[in-house]
Amino acid sequence: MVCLVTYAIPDQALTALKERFEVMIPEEGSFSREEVLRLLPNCDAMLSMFSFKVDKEVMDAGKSLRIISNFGVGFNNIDIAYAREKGIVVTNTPDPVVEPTAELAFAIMSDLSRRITECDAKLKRGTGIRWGVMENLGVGLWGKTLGIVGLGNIGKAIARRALVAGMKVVYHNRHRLSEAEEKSLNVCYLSFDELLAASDYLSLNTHLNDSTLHLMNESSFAKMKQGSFLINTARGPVVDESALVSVLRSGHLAGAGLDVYEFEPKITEDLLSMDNVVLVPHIGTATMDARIAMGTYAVENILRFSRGEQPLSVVVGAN
Ligand code: 8YV
Repeated sequence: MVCLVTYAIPDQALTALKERFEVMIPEEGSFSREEVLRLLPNCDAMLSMFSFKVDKEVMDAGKSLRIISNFGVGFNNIDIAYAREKGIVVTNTPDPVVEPTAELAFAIMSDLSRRITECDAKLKRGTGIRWGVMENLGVGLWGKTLGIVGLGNIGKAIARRALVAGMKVVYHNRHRLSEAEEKSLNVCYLSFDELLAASDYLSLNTHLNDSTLHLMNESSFAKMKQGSFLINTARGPVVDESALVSVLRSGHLAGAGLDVYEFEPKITEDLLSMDNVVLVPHIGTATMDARIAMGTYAVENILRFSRGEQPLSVVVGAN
């Protein structure tokens, strides 16, 4: 059997795969779309990255493709309906991304609040900083309210950190958690509009789909609390970036921390020059430990499927 790995992930994650499959993987970086289209006809399995679009053309090129194992929890890069139609199994890696993504979301929130990146940049360029007791004032997290949109595993891991930091945690989900779970997590459910109005910090932790595309738009931003902050470690298109720029400009929002972008990897120009915006290049899971764990998990999904067993995490099951 042959498996195409579209991106050069750590070798440690591929040992078990290589015992059972012939593995095609680029020496470094990623295969281009043309290379994938050329190599795929001989492949039974593909291990794909969120940045690689797996559309009809790709799936049609994979004449014997039986499984797409996506490296990451998000799968908006894959045409799920078409995979289902073709009977191609799709899996993802929800577990290993939880703690690293929560760490980054919390780090961005702290950074924004205490203006760490802003001060660092001013000190390094030697202009703009003023020293003094009443200068560089930030906002403390302790006693503030964190609103989480999408209280899945990542949202819950952020909530745990926020509670330890003395914050109150509220959330909105399409499906409310049980009362017992809310109690054990120490979180309160609010409607989306109530959440917007109550949160000093709003963390986006939802999947990108038709119902979450531009969830944060002019109207939802207007409902956010004056002087609040937005943190997005989910998917860029959940936010209408031009609406975000407007509410940052007007001062309605105090700041934003972004790991993901509407037009990734392109970043809306206006955001680049704002001191109250912290930007990182989609590094939510960018630690070597997480990369190895994600790769191992994605490989395990393929191996289980190839043995006729249930993969660890299935997005589209076998027909
Ligand atoms: C990326 C992510 O997949 O899990 C996700 O959905 O966005 C990330 O973990 C990862 O950076 C690999 O590209």
